[in-house]
Amino acid sequence: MSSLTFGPVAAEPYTWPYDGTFAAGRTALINIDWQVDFCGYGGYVERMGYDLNLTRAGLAPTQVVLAAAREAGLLVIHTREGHRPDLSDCPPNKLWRSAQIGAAIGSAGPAGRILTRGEPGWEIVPEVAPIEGEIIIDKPGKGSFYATDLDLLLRTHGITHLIFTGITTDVCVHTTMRDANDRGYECLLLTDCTGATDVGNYEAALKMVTMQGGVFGAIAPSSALLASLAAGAA
Ligand code: C5J
Repeated sequence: MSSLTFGPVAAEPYTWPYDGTFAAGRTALINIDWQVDFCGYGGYVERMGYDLNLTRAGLAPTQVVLAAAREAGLLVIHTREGHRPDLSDCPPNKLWRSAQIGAAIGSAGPAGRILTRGEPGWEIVPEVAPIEGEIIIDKPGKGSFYATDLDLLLRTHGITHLIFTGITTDVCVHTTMRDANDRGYECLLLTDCTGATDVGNYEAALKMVTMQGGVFGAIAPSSALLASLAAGAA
């Protein structure tokens, strides 16, 4: 475990973390659903007719953050949303809704079967792909704790602080951050390392975090985190 400690991050609505500093050995970078289905060509989001530029916007800054987090010794975790090939873990209402918008889960598309484990669309895009030894959480839902061993893994690794990148801000990132906050993890969302299928939803999701003195944690641009990591390493 790395013994490096990093200084506070200039964040909103408070300087993150609440307890002043964060230790590399107690902090995880969680990268939510950077899959072809959400930011790649021919995947779920494109099939629904949404603008891929919005979900792809955070890819380049996330690449930089990933490299810095690996260098600093943070625990790096990736998540993937997807269902078993027989769709036995897909609730009927989720399946029905996806069909309503013309992108039925399990149906064939240019990136294989939509939101289905093992298909090209389910893979994490190469820009931010996991490297050997990094944890990957496969989840059937929007939240990363539901029906997974994420909480167990965080606790066995002694993790108390979470930094988030990923897509989409208003759905899987928010659901996971809210749940993590309820579980007592100190959360930071990187504003330029996330995106939604709608600009208004992206902005609202960020604003929601900052209400009530940081109701789910704090938000900051990746530059603020990188500055803190660089200062701690110096
Ligand atoms: C959605 C996600 N938006 N990864 N999933 O359905 O946010």
